[in-house]
Amino acid sequence: MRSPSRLWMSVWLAFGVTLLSLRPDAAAATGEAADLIIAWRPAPAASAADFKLIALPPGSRPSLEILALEQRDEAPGSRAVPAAPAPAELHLIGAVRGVALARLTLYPVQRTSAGLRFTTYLRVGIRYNVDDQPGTPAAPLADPLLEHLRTLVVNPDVVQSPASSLSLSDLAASTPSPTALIEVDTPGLTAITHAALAAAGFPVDAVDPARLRLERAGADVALEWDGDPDAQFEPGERLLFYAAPRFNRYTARDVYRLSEGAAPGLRLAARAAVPGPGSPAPAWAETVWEQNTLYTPGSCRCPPGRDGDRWMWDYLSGPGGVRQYTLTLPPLDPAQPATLTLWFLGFTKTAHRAEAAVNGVPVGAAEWTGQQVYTLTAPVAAGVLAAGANTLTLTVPGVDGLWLDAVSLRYSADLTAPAPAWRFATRSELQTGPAPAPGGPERLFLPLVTRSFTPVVAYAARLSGPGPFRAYDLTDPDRPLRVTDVTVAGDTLGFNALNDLARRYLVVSEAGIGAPAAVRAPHALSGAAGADYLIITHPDFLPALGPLTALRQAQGFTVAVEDVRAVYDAADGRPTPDAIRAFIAGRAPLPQYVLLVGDGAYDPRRYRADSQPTFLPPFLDDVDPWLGEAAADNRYAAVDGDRLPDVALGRLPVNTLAEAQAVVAKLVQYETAPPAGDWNRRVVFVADDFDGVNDFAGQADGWAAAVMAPRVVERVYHAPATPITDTRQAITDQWNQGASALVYNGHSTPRQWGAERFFHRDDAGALSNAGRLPIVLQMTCLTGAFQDAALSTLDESLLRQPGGGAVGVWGASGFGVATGHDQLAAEFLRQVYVLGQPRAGLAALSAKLQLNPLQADDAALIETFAWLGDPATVIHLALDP
Ligand SMILES: [Ca+2]
Ligand SMILES: [Ca+2]
Ligand SMILES: [Ca+2]
Ligand SMILES: [Ca+2]
Repeated sequence: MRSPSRLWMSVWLAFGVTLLSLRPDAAAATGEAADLIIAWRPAPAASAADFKLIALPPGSRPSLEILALEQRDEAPGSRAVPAAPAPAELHLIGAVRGVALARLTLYPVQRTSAGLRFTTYLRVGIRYNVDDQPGTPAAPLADPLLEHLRTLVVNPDVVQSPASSLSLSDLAASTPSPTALIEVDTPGLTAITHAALAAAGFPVDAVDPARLRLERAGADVALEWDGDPDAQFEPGERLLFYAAPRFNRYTARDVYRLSEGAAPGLRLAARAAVPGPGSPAPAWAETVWEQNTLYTPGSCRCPPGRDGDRWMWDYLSGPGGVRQYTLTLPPLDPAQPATLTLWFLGFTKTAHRAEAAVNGVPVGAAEWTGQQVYTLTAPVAAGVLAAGANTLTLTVPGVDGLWLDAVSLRYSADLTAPAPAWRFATRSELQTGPAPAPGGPERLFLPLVTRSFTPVVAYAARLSGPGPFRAYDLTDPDRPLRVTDVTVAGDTLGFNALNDLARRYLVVSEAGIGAPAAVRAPHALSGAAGADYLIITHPDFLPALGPLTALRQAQGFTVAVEDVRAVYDAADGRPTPDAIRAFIAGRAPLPQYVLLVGDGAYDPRRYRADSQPTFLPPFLDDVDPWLGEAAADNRYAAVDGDRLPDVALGRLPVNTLAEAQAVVAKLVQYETAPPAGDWNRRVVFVADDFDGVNDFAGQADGWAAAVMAPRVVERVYHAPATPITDTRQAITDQWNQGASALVYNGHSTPRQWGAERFFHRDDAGALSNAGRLPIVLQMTCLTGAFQDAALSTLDESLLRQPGGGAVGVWGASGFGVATGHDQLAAEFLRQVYVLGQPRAGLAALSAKLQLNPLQADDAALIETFAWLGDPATVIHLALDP
C-alpha cells in the first residue's frame, strides 16, 4: 500500500484494495493525467477477479490506462485461475436513473506462455473524456436512490442528478377528449354504432362525425362513414372500419382508439373497378388451424413458434408415430391445386422427419435438425381437397421428438356458395395469415398454379344476408379502398380487377359486418404526479391497499396508486408488459419504489383452461441461459434499455382480495407493531448438503460473517445422514421462533428445498411465526417462479401465508448460478447487517449491481431475481434492549 499523501482526496479500503481518487488539478503533480486513479495490491493468495463500480459524468467516453504494473512470475498450476486477458478491463454496463456506470474488473493473475504472472501492484487511470468535469463538492441529491448509488461507486462525487432528459409522458393529461376504445378480436369489416358509443359514455351526439379519427398504436386507420352528410352523429348512423387484430401473447384483443380531432379524420378512399370483360380467376383463401396446449420453456430452450408465442399444439414422437387432424374447409374449387403449410418446432437436438399426407395422399416431408422451427410448404394437387372434413396425417418414422405448432391450407374458394363475407387474394402465394417465424429453415414447394397471364380477372361472389353489398381492396388493411362500380345481380356481387399485383379483397353483405368485442371509455389514471412510491395494481386488489398507502404516506412518501387498466390505456390499450414498463419509464421524476400488485402467469391468454389467471403479467423474456423464457420483472425496473434496475421493484403475487388483504396486513403490522422480544436478533442460514461440486454450507458460513453480535447466527445444514423429517422440523422450529432473515443455499424446485424435499410449499402452512417475520433470501433456483401457470411456488406461499411465513422473499424465477448467488447474498446481507440499510428493495438493487450484466450467467440472475413483497419494506433492525 502506498503511503498517503496530500494528493489523495479519499482512501477507500475493502478486500485489501486501496482506491485513490485524484483531483484533476493534482494530476499534474504526479505527471499522471487522469480523472480517477485506482491503485490495487491484491492479496498474495488472490485468484478471483475484483471489481469496482465507477460512475461516469454525462457524455463520457471513458478510457483506461495502466500507469504502473508490478508482476511476478509463478509456476504453471500454482493456482486455479480463469484466463485473464489483461490485468484490468473497463466496461460500460448501463445506467441507473440516468447515471452511466462502468465496471472496472481487476484480474490478479494472467496466463503467459511460460506460466502464470501474478500482479503485485497495479495502478490504473481512468479518463472520462468529457469537457465538463463533475461538479464538486458533491451536493446532496434530491433523489434518495441516487444518494444510495453514491455509496456503491468508488467516485460518489460524479453521481449527480442528470439533467432532466426524461420526457414527461403523463398521458392522463395528453389523452385527447373525448375518446372511446374499440376492442376487436376478429378480423373483418366492423361497425362502430351510435348506440355502442352512447353506451360507452362517448358524447356521440355532440361530436362532428367528420372529425372522428381512428388510430391504433399511434397510426391512423381509415374509417368509412355510413350516415347522412350532416354534421350530426345520429341514431342509426355508424362508422365502418376493417379490423385486423394484431397477434399478441398477452391478449386476444387488439385496441383501436376513436377520438375527435381538430381536423377531419382519415377516411376510406375509393377505387373504381376495372371495366370488363375479365377472365374468371381463382379466389385464393387461407384457413389456419392452431391450438395452444404445450408451453415450450422448461422442456426445451427453443425459439418461439409461428406467431412469436411459446405454445405448441401437439407432441409428435416416433418411431412410427401417427397423428391425424381434421381440417374442415368451406366450399372450394376442387379443380385448383392447394398449398399446405405446416409449422414445426424440433424438441430434441437430433434430426427430425415428419411426413404429411392429406386425405391419404402424400404431399411432402419436413426434414431438419435440432431445436429449431421448421416451416414446410407443400403443394396439394387438384382434386385432393374437398369441402367439409379433410384429414391431415403426420407420420414420424424415426426416433424423434417434435412439436406441431400450426397448419394452414390455401385453396381456391368457391364464390358461388353463399356466405355473409368473402376474403380472398389474387395470388395463392399471398400470405393472408401471420408470417412464418423468421430465422428457421424453410422448404418451399412452388404451388402448381396455372401461370398463364390474364390481364383482367373477374370475380363474382354470392352473398347471404341482406344488402347493401360492399367490396373492398384490403391490400393495406389499415387503409382499405372501397371498390366502386361493382355489379350486383340478385345475391351476387361482381367486379373486375387488374391482375397486376398480389391483392386481397373483401366482399361483404350486411350480415358479414361484425361488432367490436367491446366499445368502452378509457380507464383514467389517478392524476397523481411526482410520486416516489408508485403502486400499479389490478383493480380487484385496490380495496386492500389503503393501509399500505397510509403507512408509506406517514413515512413521507408521495404515493400514487394506478389501476393497471389505466396504465394499459395510457399506452395502446392492450394488457402488455411493455405498456407497464413504458408507464414507469415515463414518470418524471422516476419513482424510487414501484410495487406491482397481482399475480401473473406464463399463460396470460389462458390457452389452457387449467392455467392460473393473470392479474398483472410477468415480463416474459428469454433471459435464462438454461430455461430460455422466464419472468423477468427486472425489465419493469430497468427502464432505460439496459439491465440495471432504475427503481426498486417488488410484486405482491396475490390472486384474491383476501390474499391481498392478508399480505398488506402482514406488511403493515411488521413495520408498525412488530412483536416484542429478541426474535429479530436471529439470522437463520439453511444449507443443502454437499452435492459433489457445491459446498453450500461453507458458502453460507461465509455469508454469515456479515451478521455480528449482538445478532445471532443460527444454522440448519442438512447432512446426508440426517433424516429428512429432522431437517424439516429444525427449519420449522427455527422459523417459528422468528428471525430477522432466513437465507437458503442449495438445490430446489419451484416448490421445495433440496432434492430430498426437506422443506416444501405445503410446509409453509405449518409456520406459526405470526408477526415474527423474516425476509427470505433464496440463493437457489425457481422458488420465485411466480409465473408458473399450474401451481403456486414456495416463495409465493411464504409471502401469502397469513399466520406467519415471510414479510418478503427474494428469489429467482429461473435457474441460477451459484457464483452469482455468492455476490447477491453477500451484498444484500452487507447492506442490511453491516451498513444498516433497512429498505429491502435498496438492498436487493445494490446486490444486483454487484453482478456483471455483460456476462450471461450474471445477467440471468439480474433479470430473474425478484422481490416478492413491498420493495419499500423497512427491515426491522432495531433490537430490544
Ligand atoms: Ca347525421
Ligand atoms: Ca402456437
Ligand atoms: Ca437502467
Ligand atoms: Ca403465481
